[in-house]
Amino acid sequence: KHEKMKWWREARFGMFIHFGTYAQWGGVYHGHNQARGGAEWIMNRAKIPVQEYIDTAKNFNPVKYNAEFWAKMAKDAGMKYLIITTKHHDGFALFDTKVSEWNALQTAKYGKDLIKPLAEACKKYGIKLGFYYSQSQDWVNPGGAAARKVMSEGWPNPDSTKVNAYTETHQGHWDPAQETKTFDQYINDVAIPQVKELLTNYGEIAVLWWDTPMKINDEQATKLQNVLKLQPNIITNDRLKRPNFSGDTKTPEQKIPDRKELDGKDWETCMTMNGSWGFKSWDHKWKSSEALVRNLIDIASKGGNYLLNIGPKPDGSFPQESIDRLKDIGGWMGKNKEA
Ligand code: FUL
Repeated sequence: KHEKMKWWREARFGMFIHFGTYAQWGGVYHGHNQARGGAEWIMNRAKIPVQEYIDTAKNFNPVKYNAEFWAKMAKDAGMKYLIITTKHHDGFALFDTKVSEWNALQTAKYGKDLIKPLAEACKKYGIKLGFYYSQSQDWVNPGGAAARKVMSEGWPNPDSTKVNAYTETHQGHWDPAQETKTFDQYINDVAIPQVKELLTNYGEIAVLWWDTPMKINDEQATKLQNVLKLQPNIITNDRLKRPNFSGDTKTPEQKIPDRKELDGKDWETCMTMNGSWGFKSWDHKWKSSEALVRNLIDIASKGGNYLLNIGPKPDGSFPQESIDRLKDIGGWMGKNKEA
C-alpha cells in the first residue's frame, strides 16, 4: 500500500472536473433558478422527467471541448492529477459504453468519447488520470438509486407537494421509468460492466473516485471492488460503501480538517471555486485566487491533498473565472519555485 500511495502523497494538488449533460441546464429549469444544491443535481432537485432530460441531452454538443487545454491548464497550475466525472448521478456516460445507450456517443449530438482524448492528453502532460464514477445513484438507467431530496414548496411547479409525496413512497424516484429494473440488475448490468470498460479501455488509471454510497450492500460493493484488480495500483476513496469499505483515502468535502481531527489517514479535500460542482450560470460567488492559494498551503501543511473543481460550460470550455484562478495559482507556484 505504501508503494502505491507514494505519488499521491507527494501530489498535494489535483483538478476535479464535473462535466456532463447537467451543464446544459446551468442550474436553471424552465426559467427558474435551482433552489438548492449543486447544479449537477438539477434533474433530482427539479424532478425532471427522464424523457425530458434525455431529450435535452440529445443536443449535448461540447464543440469547444479541448482535452489538451484541460490537461495543460492542470499542469500549468501545478496540479499532478485530474479526476473527471465519467458518470455522475444522472447516469450519463462521457465514455464509450456497450451496456447503455445513455452516453455521449449514442444519445448526444456530440457523438464522441470524451474520455479517450483526455487520457491521451493527460499522458502527454504527465498528469495522472482518475475516474469519478457514481456507482449507486443513477437517475436514468433503470434500477439506479436516487437520493430523496424534497423540492421546495411551489418550486419549480405548484405540484411539488404531490411529487414529494411520490418520491417518499418510491425510494426517492420521481418517474416510473426509473423503476423498471431492480437495483441489483442495475449494479450487475450497468455499474459493474461500465467500471470494467473504464478500467480496460483507457490505459493506466490512477484513482477510482466513488460517490454517495447509498443502497448498496456488502455483496454488491465487493463485486465492484473486485473489478479494481484490473488496475493493480489504483487508489480508491472511502465512498464505495459505508461501513466496511474504507478505501485508501478520506474525502472531506468543501472543508479543511482541523489538526486535531487528523488521524494519520490519507485525505483529500475536494472543493468548488464558486458554490457548485457542475456549471451553474448564475453562481457568481467565486473564491478569490488568494483564498484558494491559502487553502492549498493550509492543506499541504497538514499533509493532505487539494482537489479543486472546475465545472465546464455546456460547450466544453472552462468558465473564464476558473481559468483566471488557475493562472493565478500557477503564477504563485512558479514564483515559489524560483525562491
Ligand atoms: C457529492 C455529490 O453528490 C456532488 O454532486 C459532488 O459530486 C461531490 C464531489 O460529491 O457528494
